[in-house]
Amino acid sequence: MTDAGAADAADSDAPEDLTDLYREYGDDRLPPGQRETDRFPVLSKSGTPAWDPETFEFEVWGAVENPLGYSLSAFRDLPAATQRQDFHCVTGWSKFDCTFTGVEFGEIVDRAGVHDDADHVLFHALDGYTTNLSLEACAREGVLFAYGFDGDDLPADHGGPIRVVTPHKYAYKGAKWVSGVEFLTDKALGYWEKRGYSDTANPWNEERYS
Ligand SMILES: Nc1nc2c(c(=O)[nH]1)N[C@H]1C(S)=C(S)[C@@H](COP(=O)(O)O)O[C@H]1N2
Ligand SMILES: [Mo]
Repeated sequence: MTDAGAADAADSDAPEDLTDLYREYGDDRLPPGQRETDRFPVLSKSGTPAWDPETFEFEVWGAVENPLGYSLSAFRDLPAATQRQDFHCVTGWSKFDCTFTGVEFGEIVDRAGVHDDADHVLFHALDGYTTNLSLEACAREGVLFAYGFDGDDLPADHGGPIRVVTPHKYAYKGAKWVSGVEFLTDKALGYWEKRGYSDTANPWNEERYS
């Protein structure tokens, strides 16, 4: 699932440009009902959690052959990609041209040996947040476990040490402070999905609420 283009982009430090993925859904880069902002607002259900870089572990479990655990430094040693992406919050703001560096979702799938009957994931985060995605949605280019933003470490307010980014979905599908990913054979709903936000969350179809 990791394509050679992404590896090349990471090696050369030239971000791969994914800002045209909207073309799949229409002519407008800005999804309907959104306004563009140059700022990067912080949106968290309950503030920024504390974490210890010495003991932090990113875990992979559930319907997998090989459950995994990575320290922060081991995670940063995995093959990485740097991508330019747009970011769309369901509350109505979009930020264009975010440069994220991180591990592609497919890289984790390959290492974990995900079972054939797994078709969903639930992301878990240090603040108790969860969000779910289909494996099909996760397999798309652009879904990263990101630890870098604009050439620096991802700021803590934006989900450092590691967050998920999902440029083809509203940003609540991207768990900040992600501590692990659970592979599931039956779908489980995440924090906002249980509270009435759309499970499919396509910004160009304005899938905001369920
Ligand atoms: N762990 C965690 N992840 C989260 C959230 C949260 O409250 N906790 N909020 C989500 C929402 S609604 C959005 S819009 C984005 C906001 O990311 P930002 O604060 O970097 O802009 O994070 C998403 N991921
Ligand atoms: Mo959001």
